[in-house]
Amino acid sequence: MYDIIGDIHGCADELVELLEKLGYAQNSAVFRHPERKIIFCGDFIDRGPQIRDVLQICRDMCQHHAALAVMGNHELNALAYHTPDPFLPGEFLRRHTDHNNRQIAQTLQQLSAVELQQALDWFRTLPACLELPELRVVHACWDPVDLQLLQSTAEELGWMSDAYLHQAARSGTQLFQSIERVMKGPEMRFPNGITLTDREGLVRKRARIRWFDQPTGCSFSDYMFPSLQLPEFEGATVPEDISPSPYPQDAPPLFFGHYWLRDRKPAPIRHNLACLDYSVARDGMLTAYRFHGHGPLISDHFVTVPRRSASPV
Ligand SMILES: [Mn+2]
Repeated sequence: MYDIIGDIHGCADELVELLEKLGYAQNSAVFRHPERKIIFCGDFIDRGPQIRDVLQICRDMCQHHAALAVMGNHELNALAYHTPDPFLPGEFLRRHTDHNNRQIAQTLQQLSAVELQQALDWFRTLPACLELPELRVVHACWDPVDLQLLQSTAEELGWMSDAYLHQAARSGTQLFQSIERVMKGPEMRFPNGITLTDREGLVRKRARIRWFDQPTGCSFSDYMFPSLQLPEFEGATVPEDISPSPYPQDAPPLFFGHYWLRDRKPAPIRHNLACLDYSVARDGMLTAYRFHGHGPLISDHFVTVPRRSASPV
């Protein structure tokens, strides 16, 4: 059976502590459990202080069948950041803007050129989602139509080939839209032209949403995920042009990361849905779910390790 772990972002000490807490031990340099396997939800790199160690631990576990993993938006971004734009000589699919440079800075600083290449080679092998008989895993959003498009394009062009990335990085293509939704989640515009500046200095005009629920009866703030009650949003309603992907009540349990939850006591969203990103890279906690294969998801099965050191960024 499986233990599913949320976004790690270069926090290796916390990862080792969590693996040990879950009963995994190093055996010929690889963390293993006699009966269980890890599933990683993506976002291994950027932000934290020990990106090399995180990559080594996670990749080794995957290569020795002690773990499975899906790709996060940070891995996708790293691939696009290093793939030349075929139409603009000297440019890359993910532009080297100040914001994008800052986001990947720790990864570039901490890894040698060879280590970076090895990391990118591994990222290309990570799937967009895992659909096992007993559970599902995706980085941000499970949308069957989007996942189908990612899959059919991969059959045509090769998963994460240069041709695939060229199309995935071109806004306006269906592939771009679908991969954004799967790895970053759908969003909704702020009401009344409001903008907010996030802690990375980026001006935001959109909010992440509870894509797994219909917005029926929700205020704007309620439908944000995580919910953010700001005076600016008071009285605002959910825009009509959103496209959620309501997750069926009778579907297998789904685990995802990505959402920077801030709660101190993790809990499932509902009986078949759990987000495992509790902001370890921002003084939160690295979070796992111990899955036993039956019954509704419950709070008692979350296992956490608090952030140890201050973030370098
Ligand atoms: Mn993410």
